[in-house]
Amino acid sequence: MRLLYSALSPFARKVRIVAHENGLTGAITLETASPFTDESLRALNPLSQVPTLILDDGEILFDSAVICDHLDALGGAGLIPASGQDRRRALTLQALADGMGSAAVAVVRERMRPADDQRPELLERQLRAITAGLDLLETQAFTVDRFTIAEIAVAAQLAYFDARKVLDWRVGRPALEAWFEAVARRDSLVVTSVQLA
Ligand SMILES: N[C@@H](CCC(=O)N[C@@H](CS)C(=O)NCC(=O)O)C(=O)O
Repeated sequence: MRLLYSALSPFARKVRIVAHENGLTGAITLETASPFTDESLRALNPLSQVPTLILDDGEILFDSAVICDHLDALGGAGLIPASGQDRRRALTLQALADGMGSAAVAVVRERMRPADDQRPELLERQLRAITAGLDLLETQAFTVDRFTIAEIAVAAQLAYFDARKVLDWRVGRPALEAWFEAVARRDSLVVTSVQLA
């Protein structure tokens, strides 16, 4: 399998963590792609987004939730609960984290524009989505003993907020901060982490 990714993408990080947890890293070749500048990605994924996974028979999978679902079924780690409330919780929290990630990517790109061209209303709306999401996550009582696609998605996004200095999410969220410091020591998070110079 070939995974088109970018090192800082929180969505690609989620996929790489799932691959590691499922013992599949040896079966996946990582190839960097630049979704905003490389139009060849669009021939594979009309959205021109990473991550995009190309299976050995040429089938193409996106987005990150679909790729994670496939890898977890292949490897059998059971990161996506099979049914019931556990499944609904995991998928809903994954959707929340992914939505916060999309908002964060929008904030980062907006801040790259010249200061005079930045749209305060866009930044405010995206940051409100992120802070409201963080407030909900603070109430979730995450523990290191429970590790599903929800925790993976949340951890990947929190790390992205730090890497891109999106906002200081720790202020007023001691439970989330303590959980993140602990879960960040897990092997799959350590080997997939990227440090900005
Ligand atoms: N919903 C998608 C979001 C992926 C995404 O937004 N990736 C970013 C990089 S972090 C990207 O490729 N952006 C390019 C674009 O949207 O044009 C997923 O979960 O995979």
